[in-house]
Amino acid sequence: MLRQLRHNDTAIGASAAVFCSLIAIFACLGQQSAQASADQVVKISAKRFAYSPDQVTVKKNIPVILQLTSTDRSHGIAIPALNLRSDIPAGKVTELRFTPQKSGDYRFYCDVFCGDGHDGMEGKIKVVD
Ligand SMILES: [Cu+2]
Repeated sequence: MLRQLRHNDTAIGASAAVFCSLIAIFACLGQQSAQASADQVVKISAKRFAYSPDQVTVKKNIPVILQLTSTDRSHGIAIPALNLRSDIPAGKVTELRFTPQKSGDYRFYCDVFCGDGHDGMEGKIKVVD
């Protein structure tokens, strides 16, 4: 009985050690992949009748967070080729998330009428490999 107990203790000790090592390895791997796939945060500010910047470059297959602000009034952003749009109200940060799957140039434009220059309010997202 006693011998059996000791044997079990050893087995439990050994599996605990293996378990801890596995946790350490996974924690390490997790950190590495988090660093490799860090989000691409892109800030774009809107005002009548332009975005700043109006050209941004991001990498393919890495999540993008657009942080959109307006310094005057409500604007919008539409990126038809990515099937995305959002309002950009003044006075707050609006986040738009996507992961570009294909390299190329993606036009975006304001889709909330904001005055006489509204039609020319546009920009470009360049997705590179
Ligand atoms: Cu507009």
